[in-house]
Amino acid sequence: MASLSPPITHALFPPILPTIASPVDMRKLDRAQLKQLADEVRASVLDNVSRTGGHLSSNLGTVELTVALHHVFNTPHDRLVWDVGHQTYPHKILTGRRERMPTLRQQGGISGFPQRAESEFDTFGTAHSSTSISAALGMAMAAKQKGEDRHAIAVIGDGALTAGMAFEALNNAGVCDCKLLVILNDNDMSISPPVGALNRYLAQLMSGQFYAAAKHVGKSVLKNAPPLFEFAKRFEQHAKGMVVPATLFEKFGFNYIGPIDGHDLDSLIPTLENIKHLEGPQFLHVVTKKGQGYKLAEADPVAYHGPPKFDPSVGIVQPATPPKQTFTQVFGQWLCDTAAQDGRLVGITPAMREGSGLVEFQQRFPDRYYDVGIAEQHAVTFAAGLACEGLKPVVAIYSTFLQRAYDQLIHDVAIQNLPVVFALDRAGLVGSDGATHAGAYDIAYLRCIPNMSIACPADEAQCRQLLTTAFAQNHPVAVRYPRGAGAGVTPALTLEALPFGKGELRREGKRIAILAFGTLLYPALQAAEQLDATVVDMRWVKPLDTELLLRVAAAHDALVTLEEGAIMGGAGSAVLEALQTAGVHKPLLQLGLPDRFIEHGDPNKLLAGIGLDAPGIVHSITQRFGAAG
Ligand SMILES: Cc1ncc(C[n+]2csc(CCOP(=O)(O)OP(=O)(O)O)c2C)c(N)n1
Repeated sequence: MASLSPPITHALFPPILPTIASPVDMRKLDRAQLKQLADEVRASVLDNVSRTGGHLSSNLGTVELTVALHHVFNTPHDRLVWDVGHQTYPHKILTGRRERMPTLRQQGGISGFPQRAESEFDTFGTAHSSTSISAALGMAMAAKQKGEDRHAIAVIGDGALTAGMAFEALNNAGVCDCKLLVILNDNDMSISPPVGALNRYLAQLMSGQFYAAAKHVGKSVLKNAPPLFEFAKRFEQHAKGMVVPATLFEKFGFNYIGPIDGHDLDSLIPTLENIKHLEGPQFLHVVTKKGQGYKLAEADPVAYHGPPKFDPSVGIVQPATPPKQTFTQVFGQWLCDTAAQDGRLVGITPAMREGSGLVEFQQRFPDRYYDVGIAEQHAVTFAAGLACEGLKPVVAIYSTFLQRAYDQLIHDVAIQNLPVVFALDRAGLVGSDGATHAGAYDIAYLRCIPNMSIACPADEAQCRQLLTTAFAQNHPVAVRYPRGAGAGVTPALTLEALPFGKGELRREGKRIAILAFGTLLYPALQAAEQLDATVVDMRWVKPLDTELLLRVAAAHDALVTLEEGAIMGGAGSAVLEALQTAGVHKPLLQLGLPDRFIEHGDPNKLLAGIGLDAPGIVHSITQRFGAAG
């Protein structure tokens, strides 16, 4: 039986967690009570995540750090910014949301990430990584400008620190005189094992004698607890002179302290208390273990990064009957099969090996696999460079994360018309991760870029075919597909392309024609049965099959476009533009994602809530054009 390790040893004492309504209540606690509280928070995280699903390993790793930060700093007056924010469950539990944890990531419940609207303790909304140092620096400089005495603290992981934006912020912060503390939560993991030279550097900082010396020095200094000024001086000397000669972070202008054990409150609390009194930008390096305290997560932090519901005494169990194949799996299989046939193919992921389905590709084609770290901008320009030299890069990236690399897409790929395939996973609503992760905008933001093409497969079989079509082109093409499984149409084993830029008539009806882009084809076909409508599987947003469109427009009274993407600027807008250009004036109803952010929840319920299931489609069409007949 898997259990929390070490086991909670405070069973004889009354629980403390229920008495913590806000961090104010934690500031009165002594060290022993704080340790007990940390154990209770850890148990609460495990219990809650096992019931709701969500991020686990990262949250188990930040329990002590969270306790120490809220104990030492005067939050929310002092601003605490968590990078990514997937590790904020302990923070939520301690800042008045303990009782709402069972609603985590569910519709109407609390978010899995910090949200300003949710709590005054959530000082900055996050979910995309590597924003924390910029945001905290902004807050620290605002405090300075307004004459307010407060600290701003950014907590950033070693994975998130690989992004360019984090370094842009460090570069700026190091020359700013303000109360900024950057805490590097170094657990030697991103979602998967970390990559790159920074990771190697951090490993050196922590390795062998450095880390041992740091722990030893930290302990001996802290034991005697000298007066603050004296402590600060001695600590600085130790940190700078003895432990680590000159760190990268000092070169950036920070005072570097660490590495210290991020699970040891006896190190964390006195260190933070003393840092509070140091001048200028501070950088604290804490070392934690992903999954700390739950043996199964410690052993396999990748599997427990974002598990579904599970029994903590058993762990994650694979379902007896294999679940339906996901689009991600279809992509992963296509990538391997195509790579086997074409030696020019290279696969690129910005730190999303598992999520994007590249695990097998890495195993089979390690020399053609590139995990570039959380660096979407670099991923895209790197692909452009590879394409310049005749290789055929496939960038596997979530729709929401490609937003990060928009200029690179235009400037480096599209203007030079380079043959890069973008495999856009998580297109459309994503469910429990919410608005920050929704792939709502890719059609709109890609469509306006010259040289770019966009395909929207309706099912798994078509996904494989359209990826093959995209790969055969000599210009950039994005293939967008949603999270999870689709209609369940098994892909062929062969690698067959579909005609480029061509749609297909799927059902002939009367009066109204539904033009479906992507997986909403299937609810459209159901709706069409009731409405006796025509249904067209458009497949391509760009180039649009205008020949088919104009033929269908001529034969019907009204048109309906359907897409799981933002209506504004989306595929429906493309249809409208094409009709206008051709001088065809037909009533057109555009169905898709509305002009508001859709929060977390069950994806099917969310889609139904905005009328994008079969009954909703019928309802919208009859509202606008009247009943069938
Ligand atoms: C811009 C962006 N790209 C990718 C992700 C997906 N993502 C979420 S957490 C994570 C790993 C973060 O690693 P680290 O900062 O070390 O935190 P840890 O999970 O190890 O605590 C990644 C890649 C993201 N949230 N934002």
